[in-house]
Amino acid sequence: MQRVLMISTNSETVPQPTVPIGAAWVAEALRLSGFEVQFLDLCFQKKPLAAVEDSLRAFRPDGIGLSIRNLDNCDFLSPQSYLPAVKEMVDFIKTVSRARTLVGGAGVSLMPLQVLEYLGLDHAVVGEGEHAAPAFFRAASVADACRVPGVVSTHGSMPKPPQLSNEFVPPRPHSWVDTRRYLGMEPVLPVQGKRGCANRCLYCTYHNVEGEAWRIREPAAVVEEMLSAMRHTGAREFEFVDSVFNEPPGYLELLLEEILRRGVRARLSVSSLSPKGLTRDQVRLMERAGMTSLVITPESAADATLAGLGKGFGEADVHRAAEILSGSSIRALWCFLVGGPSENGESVAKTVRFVNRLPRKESAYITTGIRIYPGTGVHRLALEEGMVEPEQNLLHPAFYFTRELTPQKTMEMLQRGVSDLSRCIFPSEANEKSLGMLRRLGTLLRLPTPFWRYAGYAKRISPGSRR
Ligand code: B12
Ligand code: SF4
Repeated sequence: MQRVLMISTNSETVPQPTVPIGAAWVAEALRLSGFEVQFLDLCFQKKPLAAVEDSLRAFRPDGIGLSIRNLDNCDFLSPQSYLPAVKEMVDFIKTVSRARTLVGGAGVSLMPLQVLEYLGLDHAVVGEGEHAAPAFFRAASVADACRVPGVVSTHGSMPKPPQLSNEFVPPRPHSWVDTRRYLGMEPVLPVQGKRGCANRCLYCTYHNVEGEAWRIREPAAVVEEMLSAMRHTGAREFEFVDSVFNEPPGYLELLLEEILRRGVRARLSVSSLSPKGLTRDQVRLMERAGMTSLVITPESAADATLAGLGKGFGEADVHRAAEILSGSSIRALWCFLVGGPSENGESVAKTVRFVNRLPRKESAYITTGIRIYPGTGVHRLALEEGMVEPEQNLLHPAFYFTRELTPQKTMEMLQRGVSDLSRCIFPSEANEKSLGMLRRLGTLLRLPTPFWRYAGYAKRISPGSRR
């Protein structure tokens, strides 16, 4: 097999378009393994089926890799599935090409068999694709391809566990993706410094995608990737998309010291920081290295709920992290997941009081209800509590919501309790057109990121604004 077409199917642009670094990473691994690879990014394609048809006819691939990042928007209050559009594309591909097809990506890794069944395809990869995809496309027969570690097939063979490596292919997203196009909409490039997570939060799916243990990339390699991106794309801002930025202990220091040592002059942000064990020295180092904003993910400010979610830290850690961050120049977006196990009126009130004490530079992002994924602790609990049936196909989003409250009552408590709603973002508001518009305008005018800092303003100008 010689030619592989990698298609990144994600075209979601809210809360922001995301550079398909995973699909690009796999494309790079295929190229390094000797395949001729073409990359088709559907994010900004107005006519995706026509783009797919053009690529298939011109390139005539022997293999097709389909990258599926999201299954749905995980929004309990206004759910949206992305799979029907992918299904339409798969049906179309089948009419034009007989290439061996492999699906992968974060969304697929969560429910591979259900995704295959829905799409009418045979082979998926669970977890990372850098080793699995080349081995799959290199295999002489379909039977051999099914035996590749990490490949799940509908033919019923027992899948071998994914091969998780500590050797990382150097990613070069800009050589596969039109990164400038993304930077024109959000001037930040994602970077992944490590994979996996050794924590065991009750609802989490990241183990399926990244593995159950920390696997860190050499700080020097991560910094080299950033410098190369700065040279090739003009990027001056990077977001670390690691599962938890400040774990395992010591990595944050190694990475940020390397950034300082190499003199990287960029603004940095983080998509997930844990309050657990955060120190003043770490925050000072983050500031020195160029960190200007971060997303911190306590999920609750109440001990009972934190214990119910299996977070491994308590409300004292959350308050301490808040105190440390409030004394810094870094803007923090605090994420809360309301309605989980052990949530009740009292714990919601504690979270509300916490939000009300945040300094002006900080905001809160509040999600209600927890998306249930197979095999998670929340799934077990939802089965015990009769919220889902054992045979229920969770591809159609189902959500856990504590029996102690109702979503409506909880929303009322939040809306009434939070003193400054302009600094509080709910998922539906993150999807508001006005915020997207402001983000594009902000990029054009080079306003400072992160753009969630303008959410309050976006709320005021949006047609349905409450205050
Ligand atoms: C960081 C992150 C974000 C950041 C992104 C910031 C940025 N600048 O990119 C933000 C907060 C903006 C975000 C938003 C959203 N996210 Co998000 N995000 C993540 C996270 C933590 C990491 C994604 C990432 O970049 N990983 C690094 C890359 C290298 O890994 P990867 O893409 O998974 O690729 C690897 C494998 O999947 C595989 N692979 C990928 N493609 C292919 C293709 C083939 C053929 C093969 C074989 C293998 C393969 O190999 C790759 C390399 O090893 C994941 C969870 C996770 N741990 O994966 C959720 C995750 C992907 N997000 C998710 C969701 C739902 C969303 C939103 C829809 C939420 C919302 N309603 O706002 C939006 C959608 C945004 C968009 N435009 O698509 C879900 C998707 C599952 C689902 N239910 O659909 C995940 C899995 C989290 C979860 N709930 O479990 N996200
Ligand atoms: S710390 Fe984050 S990535 Fe790790 S298990 Fe908990 S929610 Fe998942």
